[in-house]
Amino acid sequence: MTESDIYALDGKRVWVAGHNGMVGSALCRRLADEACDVLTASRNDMDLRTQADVEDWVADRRPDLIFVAAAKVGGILANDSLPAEFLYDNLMIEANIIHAAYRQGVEKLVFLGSSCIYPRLAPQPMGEELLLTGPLEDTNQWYAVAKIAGIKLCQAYRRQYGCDFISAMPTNLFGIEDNFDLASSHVVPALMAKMHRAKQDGAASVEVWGSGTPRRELLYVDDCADALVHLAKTYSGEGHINVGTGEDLTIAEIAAAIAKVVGFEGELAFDRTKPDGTPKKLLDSRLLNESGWRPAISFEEGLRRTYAWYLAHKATQ
Ligand code: GFB
Repeated sequence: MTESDIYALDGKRVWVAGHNGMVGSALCRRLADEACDVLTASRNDMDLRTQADVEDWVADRRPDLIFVAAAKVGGILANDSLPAEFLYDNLMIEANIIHAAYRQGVEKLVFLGSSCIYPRLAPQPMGEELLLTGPLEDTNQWYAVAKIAGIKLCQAYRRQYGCDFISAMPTNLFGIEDNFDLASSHVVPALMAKMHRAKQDGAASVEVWGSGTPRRELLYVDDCADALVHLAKTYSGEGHINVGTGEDLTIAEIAAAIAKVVGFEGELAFDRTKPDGTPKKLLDSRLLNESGWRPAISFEEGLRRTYAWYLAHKATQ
C-alpha cells in the first residue's frame, strides 16, 4: 500500500449500497467532503437480493465506484437465531452487486466484511493471513461464511476479469444511526438503551449478557467510513485489509464506560445464561496504519456522540 492516491474520487459517481444503515450513512457524510456524486437506492427502487433488480439499476445509474455497505447485520442473538437469513441475504446481496459491477464495468468496488471472519480462537491480534486457518465462532458462523464468500468473490473477479474490487474488514462498530432494538442490536447500543431506561425508571441494576469477560475492539462509525474512503483511494490488491483501533476492552469495561456517559449509577447484573460469543477478536491493523491511516475518535468521545444522537432521535422521555 502506498500513501499516494491511486484512485481519485473527483467527478466520480459513487454508489453507497446500504446508505440507510449505520455504515452507509457514515459513508454518505464522509463522501460529502469529496468532489464526487453520491448515488443511493431505496428499498422501493430494488431488492438487493434480486439479481435482475440490481443488474438493471447498475446498468441504468452507471456508478464508477461502489461501496458494498448493504448487509443483513445484527448482534450475537440475532446472528444465532436467524441463521438462514444471515447466510442467504448476505450471499445474495454481495453476489448480485459484485456480479453487476463486473458486468457493467464498474471501475472500483469496496466490499465490507467483519472481524468475525477469523477463527474463533485465532492468535491475537489477528492479522489478515489468519483467514481460514481454523473453525469459526458458532454464534455467527453463518454471517462469517457469507462475508468470507464476499472476500473470495472480489479476489476471483480480480483474478479472472481484472476487476479492481477490494475488501475491508472492520472490527465491531458503533455510533450514530445504530440499531437500538434490544433483540437485534450489538452490545453498545443495547447497553446504552437499557441503561438510559434504567436511569429513567430509577432501576437498581441493568442486565448485561454473558460473563462480562469477552473482549471487543470498538471503532466509531465515522472513523470506519474515513478508513473505507482512504482504502478506496489508496489500495488496490487481492488481500483484504483489517480496519480497527488496535485496542480492546472487556464487556464489563465497555458497560462501565457506557454507564458513565449515560449517568447510570446502578449495578451490572451479568446473565451467564446468555452467550459470550468469541472470547477475543482484536484485529492487527498494521497494513492500514502503515498506509497512513489512524482513527481520530476515542471510544469515550464516540460514546458521547452516540448518546447525544440517541437522546435526540430514539430515547423515550
Ligand atoms: O455486540 P455483540 O452482540 O456481538 O455482543 P459479537 C458482544 C458481547 O457483548 C457478547 C455481550 O459477549 C454479548 O454477550 N453483551 C452483553 C451483549 N450485554 C449485551 C446486550 O444487551 N446485547 C448484546 N447484543 N450483547 C457480532 C456478530 O458478534 O458482532 C456479528 O454476531 C458481527 O456477526 C458483529 O460480527 C460485529 O461481537 O459477539
